[in-house]
Amino acid sequence: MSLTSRRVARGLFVATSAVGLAVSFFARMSEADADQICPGGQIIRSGKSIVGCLYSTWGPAEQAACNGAVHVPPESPEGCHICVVAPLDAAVLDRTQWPMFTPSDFSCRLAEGPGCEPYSRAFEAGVDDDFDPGGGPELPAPSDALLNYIAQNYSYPGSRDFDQIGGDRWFAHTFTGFAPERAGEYICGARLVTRIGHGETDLNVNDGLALWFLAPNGQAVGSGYWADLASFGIQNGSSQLVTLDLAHLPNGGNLLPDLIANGWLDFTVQDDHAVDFARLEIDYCCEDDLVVTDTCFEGDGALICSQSPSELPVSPGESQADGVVF
Ligand SMILES: [Ca+2]
Ligand SMILES: [Ca+2]
Ligand SMILES: [Ca+2]
Repeated sequence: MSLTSRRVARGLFVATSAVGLAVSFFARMSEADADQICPGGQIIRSGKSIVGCLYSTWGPAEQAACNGAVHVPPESPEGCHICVVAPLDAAVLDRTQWPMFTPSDFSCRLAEGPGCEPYSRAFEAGVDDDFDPGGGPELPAPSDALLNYIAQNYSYPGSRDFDQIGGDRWFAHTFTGFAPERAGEYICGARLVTRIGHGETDLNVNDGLALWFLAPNGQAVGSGYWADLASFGIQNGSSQLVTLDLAHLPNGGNLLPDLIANGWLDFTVQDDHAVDFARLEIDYCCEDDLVVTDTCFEGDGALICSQSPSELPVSPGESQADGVVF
């Protein structure tokens, strides 16, 4: 006999002994006395033997009826109480052994977690006010690494503010703080929504935007996305609402894995264009959740839909009335 089968055989012996104890403990009660065996509760059987009771409350009547059997309390005050003959209390605590009982589900005594519900959050930077200079400054929040990078690689250090129109200044912002807040959640989608425009004539033809990840040590990590602003249809002097699905970028790239791994996202525009606002929309899904529905959001009065990473986005490059979705 192998060690494993010996263990199984011993377990069966223990269980059989327990059933014997149960019969003797509850023997004085017949099936007709079911209400008296577990007053206000539910009988627990193992095979044909009555081995305990399941209660939603634990008052004097329930405690008296338990009468020497083992009380298995709930994990949280609102959970159910189980009274069962020893040593079957160990089986009540072991989910894999529940099938030996009727009923065979004791999850009513387990503390429920906060529960996971899919949801989306928007991380706003700047105000969506079409470059209105009123209302006070709209400040981006570039990381120290990003500021250092600009200072070391460009003639003018620092970032322009949102709505700041003019030449020769990078725009830089770092999104942070979007990690899932609860266990069981994960990031399953992300979109950057921004309005870019008012480029200075003759200087904007070489401008572009970038989504990337600059580590504190100054090194870009993982993948990134760079694109000419002209590819979004942004004309001199005009502005354009741009939506980028990070899981389905125009070049076929997917920044979600790096977004999740790093926990931040750097967004830059250089160097003669203004940025009205930038919003990072994050979708959170639950483990074991199959995402099959579209995720939609409003953009200047129209509804734009993209989909989960496992699905295709809207047609790449499709022009929308309110902007360009890539
Ligand atoms: Ca403004
Ligand atoms: Ca330029
Ligand atoms: Ca603005």
